[in-house]
Amino acid sequence: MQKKVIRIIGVPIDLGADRRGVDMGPSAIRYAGLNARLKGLGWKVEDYGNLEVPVPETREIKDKRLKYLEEIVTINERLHLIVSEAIKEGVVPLILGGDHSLGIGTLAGLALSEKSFGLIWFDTHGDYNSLDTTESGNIHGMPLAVANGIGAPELTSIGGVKKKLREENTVIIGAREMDPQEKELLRKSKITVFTMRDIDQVGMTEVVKQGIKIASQGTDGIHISFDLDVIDPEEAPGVGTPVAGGITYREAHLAMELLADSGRISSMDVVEVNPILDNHNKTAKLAVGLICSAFGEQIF
Ligand code: EXY
Ligand code: MN
Ligand code: MN
Ligand code: MN
Repeated sequence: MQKKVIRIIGVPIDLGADRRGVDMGPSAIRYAGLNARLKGLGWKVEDYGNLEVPVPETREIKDKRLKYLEEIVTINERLHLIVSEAIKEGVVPLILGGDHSLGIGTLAGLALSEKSFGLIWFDTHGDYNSLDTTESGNIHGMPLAVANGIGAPELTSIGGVKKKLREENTVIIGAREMDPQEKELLRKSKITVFTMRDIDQVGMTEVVKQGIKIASQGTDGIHISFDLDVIDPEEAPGVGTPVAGGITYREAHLAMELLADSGRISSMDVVEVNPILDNHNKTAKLAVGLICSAFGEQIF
């Protein structure tokens, strides 16, 4: 992988998860030594610091289907400009969450730049709820649908383009929990879903190889969106929506190593690290290891 500049952007948001703690994810990941490890790999690291997340006047919810909508729109409007600027400047944006609602701004920013991108979404969940299908009203369960132009117009209009992703170049890996109506909605799309059963049956190598092929077809690069809850909670306990039966520590590293070998990674976000649910920063340390594997760290 040609070593250039990685721009770290922290987005300390917990409003999409409606759960305190995940706002401290960016600090926990930095504290686990991210910047030094990346520099050690030969990358020039620019740390943008953290975006300022608007504080809601009250935690009293106006629309139960879209909790903290205004604040989440504000932060993703800001984030999308920073991401598109990074891509235009030819640096690699690495966004640290914070909950997965930040995916809305990231994907809007990528769509705003002239480049086309494939998307590999590592997640337990589909994150494909709309305001009509959501059961929780938590916007971190919606970013992929929003990026596909489905959901509240306040969210789908961020960045000026309604449809931010190319379904035929979009892959979910590690799914094992989706809401019934969310599943129906996702089935109607051309997004490829590799569930935990697929990984059990054909193995992570085959799934990632197919994922890279799908995300590479006709695109300039691949965005990796890595939700730490895709990993088994035994190995990554510091997440807000844990579900048993996830990928292993090694499967996660293998996936990142295969992606690094492809030379196609153009940007990455790492989300849902919640240090108050963690033990001894274990999940943040794992996140740092995975980021380094994605950006060229070799075992031998
Ligand atoms: N599907 C559930 C919901 O919409 O609330 C759970 C979503 C969890 C989303 C996290 C970010 O992956
Ligand atoms: Mn997610
Ligand atoms: Mn998830
Ligand atoms: Mn989650």
